[in-house]
Amino acid sequence: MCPCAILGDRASGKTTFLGLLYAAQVRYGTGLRDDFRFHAPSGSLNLMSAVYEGMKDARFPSATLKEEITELSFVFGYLRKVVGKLPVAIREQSWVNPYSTLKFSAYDVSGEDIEEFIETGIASKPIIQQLLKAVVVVVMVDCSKMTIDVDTPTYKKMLKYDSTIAKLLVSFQTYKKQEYDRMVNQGMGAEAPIIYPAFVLAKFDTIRDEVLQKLGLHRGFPPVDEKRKRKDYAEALLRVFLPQTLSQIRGGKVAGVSMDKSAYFLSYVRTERPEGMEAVGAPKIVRIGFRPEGGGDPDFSYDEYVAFIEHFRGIAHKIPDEVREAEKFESVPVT
Ligand SMILES: Nc1nc2c(ncn2[C@@H]2O[C@H](COP(=O)(O)OP(=O)(O)OP(=O)(O)O)[C@@H](O)[C@H]2O)c(=O)[nH]1
Ligand SMILES: [Mg+2]
Repeated sequence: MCPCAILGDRASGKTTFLGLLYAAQVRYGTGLRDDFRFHAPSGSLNLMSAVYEGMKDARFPSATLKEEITELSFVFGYLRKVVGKLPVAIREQSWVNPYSTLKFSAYDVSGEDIEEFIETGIASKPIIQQLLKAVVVVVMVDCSKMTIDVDTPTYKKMLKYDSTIAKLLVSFQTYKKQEYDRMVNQGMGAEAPIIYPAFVLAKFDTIRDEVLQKLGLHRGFPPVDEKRKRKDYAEALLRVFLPQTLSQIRGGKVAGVSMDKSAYFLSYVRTERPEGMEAVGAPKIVRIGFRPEGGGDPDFSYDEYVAFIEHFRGIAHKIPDEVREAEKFESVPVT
């Protein structure tokens, strides 16, 4: 299973994202298709589905406790093309591994473990060692924190987040390089490592008009099939709010480890905004097909979630077996 990381700041929308991903996956993965599978340990699965159930009642999740987040993970599995062509009887034999899998774990980068790592550079905690193995890196960007008032604490927080993410990206590259050298020295064949970055523009519904105006952007983010335009749009935002991160992902190779082309996705849930009033308390979620007896589904960016799922299909198949082998290898105690 290839390790992947979802990185987000405190209150950046991580849990909401996971709840919506759960719902999107249920909607998308059901029916006749067997080319996509979703698995999660029961703790994560219960949390993700409970978050979505809450959203059907118009509620956002409550803040996540430290212990909860370190355990949040799920797996995407994509049917290998070759296997899809085999007769079912053979496909179901235990020696066939029909799915290429990616294992995602969520991390709060403002938590003390990552802060300590950023300050000291020492990866002593198991959670940091797990994080550094990530080959796919998903960065959550909180659009509600995008402001043109550069003197505000909100803006400073955004810059601090940027610097943390940029440092983490360098750490990922350095770690990959060391692993690669180790495998080569041990005479194992290894392909030059690649890191696959993706960004989720979270709470996109909250992006301020003045921010868009200043950057010459309009509200409509290009649709999922217009990758080039999506990149231009998203990078216009990153250039201002995550400049160091943007130069990391564009910087090409660090220590011989390259960055793949980055992909961008939106996440939003529509909320009710009382006219002319500052919202008091948590916002209320807008639901589609709401009925008092049965609730309704939150109005969210479903197509973007499907695009997110499909984006990783090619990557899951492409990641060399060496990475998976390296994982196995890691778990063998050194004698
Ligand atoms: N308008 C809007 N608000 C959102 C959206 N997603 C999250 N929020 C708001 O942001 C708050 C935090 O979202 P969470 O998903 O709990 O964020 P988190 O990163 O899990 O937060 P912690 O786990 O507490 O660090 C929510 O309570 C909502 O008020 C969104 O798509 N749209
Ligand atoms: Mg949370």
